[in-house]
Amino acid sequence: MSKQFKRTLITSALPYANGPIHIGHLAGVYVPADIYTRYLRLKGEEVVHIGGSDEHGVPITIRARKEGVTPQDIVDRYHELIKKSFEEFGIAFDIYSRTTSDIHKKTASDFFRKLYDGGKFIEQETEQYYDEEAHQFLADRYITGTCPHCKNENAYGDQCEACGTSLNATDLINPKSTLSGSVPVMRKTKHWYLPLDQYEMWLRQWILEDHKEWKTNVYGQCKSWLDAGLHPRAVTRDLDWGVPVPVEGAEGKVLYVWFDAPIGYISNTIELFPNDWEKWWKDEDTKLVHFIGKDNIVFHCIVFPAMLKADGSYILPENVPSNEFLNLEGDKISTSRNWAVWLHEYLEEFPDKQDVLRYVLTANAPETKDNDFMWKDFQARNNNELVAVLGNFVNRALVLTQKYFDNKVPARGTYNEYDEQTISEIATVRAAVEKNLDNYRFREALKEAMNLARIGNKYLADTEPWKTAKTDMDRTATIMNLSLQITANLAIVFEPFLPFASQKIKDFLQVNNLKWEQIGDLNLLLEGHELGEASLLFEKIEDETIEKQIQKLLDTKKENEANEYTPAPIKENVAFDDFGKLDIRVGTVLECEKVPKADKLLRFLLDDGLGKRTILSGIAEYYPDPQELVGKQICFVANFEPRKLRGLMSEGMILSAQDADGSLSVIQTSREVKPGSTVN
Ligand code: B3M
Ligand code: ZN
Repeated sequence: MSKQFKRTLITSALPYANGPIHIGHLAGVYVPADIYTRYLRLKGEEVVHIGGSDEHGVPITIRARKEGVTPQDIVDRYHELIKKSFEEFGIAFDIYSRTTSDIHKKTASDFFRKLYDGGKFIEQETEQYYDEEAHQFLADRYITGTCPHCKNENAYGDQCEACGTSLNATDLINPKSTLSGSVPVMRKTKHWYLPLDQYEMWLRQWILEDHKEWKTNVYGQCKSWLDAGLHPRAVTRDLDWGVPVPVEGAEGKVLYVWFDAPIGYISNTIELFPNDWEKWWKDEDTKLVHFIGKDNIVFHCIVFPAMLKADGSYILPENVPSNEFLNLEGDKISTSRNWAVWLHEYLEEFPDKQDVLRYVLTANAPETKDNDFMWKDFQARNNNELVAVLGNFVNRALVLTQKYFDNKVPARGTYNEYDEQTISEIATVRAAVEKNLDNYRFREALKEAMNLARIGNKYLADTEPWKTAKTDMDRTATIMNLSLQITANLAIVFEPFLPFASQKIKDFLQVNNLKWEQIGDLNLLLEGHELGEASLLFEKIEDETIEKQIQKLLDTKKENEANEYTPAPIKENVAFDDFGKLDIRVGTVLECEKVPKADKLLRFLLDDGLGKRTILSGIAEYYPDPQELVGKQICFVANFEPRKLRGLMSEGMILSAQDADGSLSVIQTSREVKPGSTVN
């Protein structure tokens, strides 16, 4: 059924150049795209991987305004940073360019113009908010006001961040321009719309009938969009940052960022191959594959294909493997809340450990559902899989060869039955990895690759060459020969996943130019071939290192909570007499300990000046070491009606302050006073 193509054009979503990139980007898009690219290359196929920064859009202008710099300054800064991160992680783009390039501006502009001339757009006048002081139309993000749903006074024109509702700017109560602070007025403006409704039938056929093989999350999202019915979408905006609309009377208007960004894939291909880019985009023998995150599905499966179809000269994507989201330690990754593992920071803290992150992100990829990145899991996968399985096997193969065979590949004798059994297991690896890679199932593919290392480990454990070396050097030679051949196979099979480790293995073995189809070949290393110097492929990651990362996140969380904390509203006024009814006093803590079998309760014994009194308080979880309170002078309500808790009488109430995160902290006096002093 599936069509044979001559070449593959791979694109990865163009990240917005308004911030650095984090593990979520890597896991969702770039690592899978890179694995796929490297795999096809290793197979000797004709393939290109196109990437670049998305440098237009309103958020970039907002960031620039906040920092008092130009949008160009912002994108220059982040384009470089992002590009460097990708390089450092071995993401093998053939080109990583940007949508502020001249080639892109021309390509996007020409694309629009061709559709315009062909009558593919609808022209429509609407009313939009206009800032009379700043003399410009306002993007939704530039308007704030009161949310009609939750009454949050700082809702944006496109969304209320307090209650999560998506809004239209016209929904806001008391709208205000963030540019000048003035009240915006309604003004007529003209825009161009792509009539998606006219493509609906065609899209239904093309996706729902002809591409049933797409991943279920992608197919499902497309289906629900199509079932809901498509509507014309504006492809221009009133904004001064973007590709100008190349039409008379469109001054001050630019192409909508989601119109120009996907054209960036084309522009960057043109930049890479100025003379024969068309074979990549206009030849039916090219297989086009878009790697994206799930929030980009509608644009890549519906809007961009409709644009390409409207033009008529382009091929369409054959597949759009999109991942779900990666969360971090149970919470959604968020740039504004700094809840992320940033790639540039990771490399500072884990130098040379790109492959560890690539491994963990693939092994745990959010392919079918949202998934979590957990530092403990990162450590476990490194220590129990990369170190204990892959690294351990490669290291033993090399060290034993060094020890018994002077670091040269020993001659193999006849394989025995056990060797043959191992060889037959090895023979299944390539097909298993391929089947998964061909279907964009990267975690499964990685598991199958890892299986080869497991086979190797088992082989060494069962044949015990360190024992045979005492009695039978010929047998030992055969075992080590086969082990080294497995090692060479590992270098190939892991190249797409762990390019750095794969290169290291090749250096250890002093081999190069291995091809994918050589997986399964157990004569890759010739007898007598001299090996290079071996070192550890992976190293153990200690608990402290991981705890440091977890602590860093906890600190971020605390900071966020503090920043987001709004104290409870002040209660109704009370008369002095009412206040006077409360007898608040200071007591000195004589004893403080956990109440057995009650997780939450601390038992205080206080000196209240008149005698001793016992008070129970539900704050045990905030004082893991209750002893620290002994000797402190704390406040309590002395005339709080005594009550029985867990069989103990509690005579009063300890006063505590509740912090932003809900934790409780006992109130102390600022100077020493006599026990029993009243608090007025
Ligand atoms: N920049 C959105 C994103 O980074 C957007 C992708 C463009 S791909 C053409 O999620
Ligand atoms: Zn709201």
